[in-house]
This record gives sequence, C-alpha cells and structure tokens, in this order.
Amino acid sequence: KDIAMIGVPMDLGQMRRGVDMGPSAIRYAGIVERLENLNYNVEDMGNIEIALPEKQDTANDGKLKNLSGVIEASEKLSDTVSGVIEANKFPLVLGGDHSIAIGTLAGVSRHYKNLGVIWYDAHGDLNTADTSPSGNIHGMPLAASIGIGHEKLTHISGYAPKIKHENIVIIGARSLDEGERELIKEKGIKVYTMHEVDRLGMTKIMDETIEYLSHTDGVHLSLDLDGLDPHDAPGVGTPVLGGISYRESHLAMEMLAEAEIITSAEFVEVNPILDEKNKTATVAVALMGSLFGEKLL
Ligand code: DIR
Ligand code: MN
Ligand code: MN
Ligand code: MN
Repeated sequence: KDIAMIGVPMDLGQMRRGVDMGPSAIRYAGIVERLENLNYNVEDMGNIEIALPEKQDTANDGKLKNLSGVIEASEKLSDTVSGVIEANKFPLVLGGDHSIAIGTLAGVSRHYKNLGVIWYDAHGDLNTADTSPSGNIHGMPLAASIGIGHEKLTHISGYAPKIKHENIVIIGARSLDEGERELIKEKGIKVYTMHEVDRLGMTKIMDETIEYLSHTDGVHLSLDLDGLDPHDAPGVGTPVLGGISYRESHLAMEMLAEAEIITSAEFVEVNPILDEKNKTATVAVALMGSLFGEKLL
C-alpha cells in the first residue's frame, strides 16, 4: 500500500512558537525510512504553506485567535488530503498544532459515509469560542468537526458536520474544560479518561474501541502527542501530568494495526523547541511504526 505524507507546519492554533517545526522534527527522526522498511511506498508531499503568525490580520478574529489563517490552511489541507484518498493512498498528516484536524477531517470525511475517529489526547478539543478559556483553535477541532462552533470552522470545504458524535472515541483525557464536560455529557461522547486507562488497562480499552467503531466505514486516528505522559513526550505545548505511557501507546498502535481499521492518521503537537533531543518526534515515529505493522518477531 502507498502512503502519502503531508507536513503541516501549523502554529496558528495556539500561542507557543516551535510546533511549526513538528513535521521537520518527525522527518529528522526517520519516518520515511521507518515506513519504507515496512515495505510501504512513501511519498513525502512536503509541507502545506502556512502563513506566519506575525502576518496575521487579527482584526476580525473575535475570540478565535488567528481565525482567518486557520481557515485558509484548513481549506488547503482538506483538498490535499482528499486528493491523496482519490489517488488511493493512505494520508499520513504531520503537525503542527491540533487545529489541523479540522482540515484533515474535512478532506477525509468527503470519502466516507460513516467515518469513525479515535482522538488520542490529554484534552477533549471540544471547545468553542464561548467555552474556550484560551481562544486557541487547537482546543476546538473535535467540536468543529461535529458541527459545533464558529460557522467558518464547522463548514470547511462547504459541508458540516464531518463526523457524528457517536463515532468518536477519546482516549487519554485528563484535562477537560467545563464546557467540554457538558458537551460530552449532553452528546454521550465515548471517553476513556486516564481513570479508565488505569482501571481497565489499554488492552480492554482498545478491544472496546475497535468494537465500538465496528459499524463505521473508515477510522481516522488523530494522535496528539500530549496524550502521552510528559515523561515520554516532553516536547508539547500543553503537557499534562499523569498521561498514557510509551508502552501503553505502543500496545494501542499494535492493536489498531492488527485490527486493520485505520484508514487515515495524523500525529500532532510535536514541538522540538520544547523537547529534549527530539525525543517526542522519535516517540511519534516509533508509534507510527507500530501503527503501520512493525513487529519484533
Ligand atoms: C485547552 C487546551 N483545553 C484549550 N487544549 C489543548 O485551550 O482549549 N488541546 N491543549 O490539545
Ligand atoms: Mn489536541
Ligand atoms: Mn492535547
Ligand atoms: Mn450546513
């Protein structure tokens, strides 16, 4: 199978510098070689062009920081991802902050009637301008994708919603804002918090997740590196203590590989400036290896 890799040096969805270098850090950590060793054809499509934070016209943003820049990038990414799927390749998107998921899902979901999403993250990313404590759009992509929030964010590529709330599984949550908790309860969104990770173990969580999404016709994996414990993935903009371990994450990826359900993926929030010797990109590459079928024996 063919993989098309798309870099998205996006840093407009939050306010810390350096996450735009995520795609470079992941390439430097050897992603192409890693996947080629698994006998994939890997096409590195290079990076989507993202406007500079300094050049943002913020006059009309209201409570959504860098809104126009995020919208512009989302439209571009959506079309690129859609083209990759049309060409029968697996879209592998490298972030960049998590706001890119708005564009990724806008591109992917055009090709599925009933797309499932696994949201591996310390956060829910279910905020809107009204509930967000920060105004940062990287805390909003999951809400936007189920059609909740600013019209411009929910309607990338001219349609909404991208996914159904009952087709989402959030794994690793340990920092949810008040409005996000209300939305999760109101919609009955499936969430495995760290409490469940500890209590059930990753094996049971992945078995249940795969079963829960078995009625879908494709599953997108959106993996925020801050879902992992900051000990294992320190190079992220919003680290939260008490996260998923490196080993649990490998197990999760291996179980997804075995189940053969993932049809698109993105790895986001790698920030090499905040990192220790590119550890976080190295972890991301190792997890991608497992996701694409790497095995010891
Ligand atoms: C917080 C942080 N909930 C916000 N979100 C992050 O700003 O909305 N998501 N870091 O990954
Ligand atoms: Mn996130
Ligand atoms: Mn996060
Ligand atoms: Mn509409």
